Amino acid sequence: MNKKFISLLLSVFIATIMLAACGASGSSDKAIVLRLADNHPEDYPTVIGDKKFAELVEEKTEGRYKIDVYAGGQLGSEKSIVELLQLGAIDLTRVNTMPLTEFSKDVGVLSLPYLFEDEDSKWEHLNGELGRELLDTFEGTNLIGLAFYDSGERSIYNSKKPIETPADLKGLKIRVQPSELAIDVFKSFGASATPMAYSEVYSAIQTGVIDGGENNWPSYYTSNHYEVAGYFTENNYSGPPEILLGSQKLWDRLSEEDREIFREAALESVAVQREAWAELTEKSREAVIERGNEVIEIKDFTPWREAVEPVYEKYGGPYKKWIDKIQSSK
Ligand code: GTR
Repeated sequence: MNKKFISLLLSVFIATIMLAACGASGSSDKAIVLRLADNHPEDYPTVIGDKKFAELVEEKTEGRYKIDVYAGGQLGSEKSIVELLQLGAIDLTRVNTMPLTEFSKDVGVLSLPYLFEDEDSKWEHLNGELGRELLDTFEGTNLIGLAFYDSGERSIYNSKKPIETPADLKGLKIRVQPSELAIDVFKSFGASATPMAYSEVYSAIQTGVIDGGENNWPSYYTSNHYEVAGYFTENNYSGPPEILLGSQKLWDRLSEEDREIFREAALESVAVQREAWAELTEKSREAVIERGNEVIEIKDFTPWREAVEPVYEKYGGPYKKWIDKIQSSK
């Protein structure tokens, strides 16, 4: 048995014990209780979305299904959660599309830098045919794509100095999400890209193991990274959305009608999530500025866009089908 497999088995074992301890299964009524994992805190917009989804499923199935939401990364880091989902040890999760690039080859296209013209055009695509087709690309991976949630745009922050252009990033160690694409993007910016789990970033910046990270406003704020990395360069370099996923094992148990209910509930929860998202984005930005952090607004995006050309040289081929669809509608 290789090490990865043993550690995965161990995670399944630990998750099972934890879930039993939490009393998730075996509730006294006849409802089938499912578990949904999210690595954000209770009142974070994705968790608000998860809970709306749970409420709608319960309502539409007249209480036959109940979904317990485990927020705050209680069940593990994002990548291990996806592996547990594939094994059917967890039923549902909300994760970001960036770490999923290794699980569904196609969905990675959404993590390419400067892919969409703006947020409106991104959402037109996500709510349209492209979004539907991408959700279907999980087929064969033991994962079921249910809906996209808003995650805005990601920018770069650090503890050392104001960054205006990619050249300023030279020599800085920037944490990225665990994904080859994320590493390639930051290499192209000229930084030293350091993949790491989200929960480890705060102390890694604090102790100087890394110089900074990259994220959207709500994550920068709620993770408290703003306390240890005061310079935020708003270069909005990419906008991988969040995604609500189910396990194949759950799907196999559901009737055709119930699958429809789960899909519908997921799509209906998006509006609530997006409203909470817009609110927290504004609030986070204001709070961080009020605290005295320095926000570097980028006027000329040319050097940033030019820097990522090697990323398009490498990934442009594999993602051509999707990029063409997006560009043909510009
Ligand atoms: C957040 C995202 C999380 C996680 C995190 C990270 O924006 O919502 O799911 O991917 O970023 O940087 O690891």
